[in-house]
Amino acid sequence: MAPITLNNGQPKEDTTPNYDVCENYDGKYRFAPIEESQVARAMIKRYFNTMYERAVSDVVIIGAGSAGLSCAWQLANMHPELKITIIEASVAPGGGAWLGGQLMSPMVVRKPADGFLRQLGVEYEDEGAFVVVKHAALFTSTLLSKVLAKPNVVMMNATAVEDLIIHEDFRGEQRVAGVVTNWTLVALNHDTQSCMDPNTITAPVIISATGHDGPMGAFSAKRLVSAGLKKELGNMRGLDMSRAEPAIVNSTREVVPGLIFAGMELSEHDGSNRMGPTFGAMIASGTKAAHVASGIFAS
Ligand code: AHZ
Repeated sequence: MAPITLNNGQPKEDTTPNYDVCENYDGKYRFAPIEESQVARAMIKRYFNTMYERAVSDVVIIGAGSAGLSCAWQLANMHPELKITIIEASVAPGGGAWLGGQLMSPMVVRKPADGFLRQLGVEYEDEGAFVVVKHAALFTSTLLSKVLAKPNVVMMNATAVEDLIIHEDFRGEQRVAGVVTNWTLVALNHDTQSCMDPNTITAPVIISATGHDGPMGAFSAKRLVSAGLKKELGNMRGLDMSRAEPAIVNSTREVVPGLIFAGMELSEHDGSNRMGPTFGAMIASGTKAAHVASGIFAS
């Protein structure tokens, strides 16, 4: 292998420990013996134990995009005692944050949200009012790995929230008390089968960060309207970076008891502008949602 060289042409000392999984590749490579059933049971046991345990959670975060993941990281740091369950409809978590925008990979983050990158240890170039991460996937993969490493966080991907649990208290006040889930492939096939009943997760705090409208997006905002808890959607307005970013962060809140909105879902709920490919507001909205949730537990 060619030696690694630094920008100044000097050879770099390679301090990487040698974790080579193979002593030789001469055709005698062997794995530890295993039965197929062991593999099946290793997965089934953990997956269904998680479902069983998280049927009652403290916080459910709907959507693992930049807002939902930023929220999960902040909340898990603030509250290691809370059972935080992330439900993500796609196979690949990360939402739109694998690319910076318009299918181009660098990610722009407006100040002061760059502090979050320092917290994560993600490097960037400083351009004055904003910073640029060389590839959005560096941000998303770092954040995702740190969130998933938290002992109190679990994520169920390829799982869609297809309804909200809404309870009425003795005063007649409606409160969001959980989510109704299904494997996404099942949720997408309700029209082709007669009845495929869903699962439920109850939690005192639901944080919805499902993004702006799309095949799955703005899920909870739309459900609030069809459930009669909101008259009509505000609908996302045109692009205006200067107005959109502070509007999203400042409007991050508990929209109905038990349900907090974060990220671009708020633009559909409130009728605020989109900001295009700049991610400071997603980070700041996610972290603010964590503080709002913390306040609910403190009250
Ligand atoms: O798959 C969705 C995505 O990963 C997931 N999701 C949506 N509906 C769901 C449901 N159940 C479970 N019913 C669901 N998961 O939610 C995630 C949303 O991520 P996103 O990246 O679309 O939204 P965000 O608000 O975190 O970030 C928005 C990024 C944008 S859009 C935009 C513009 O259009 O101007 N600008 C920015 C920065």
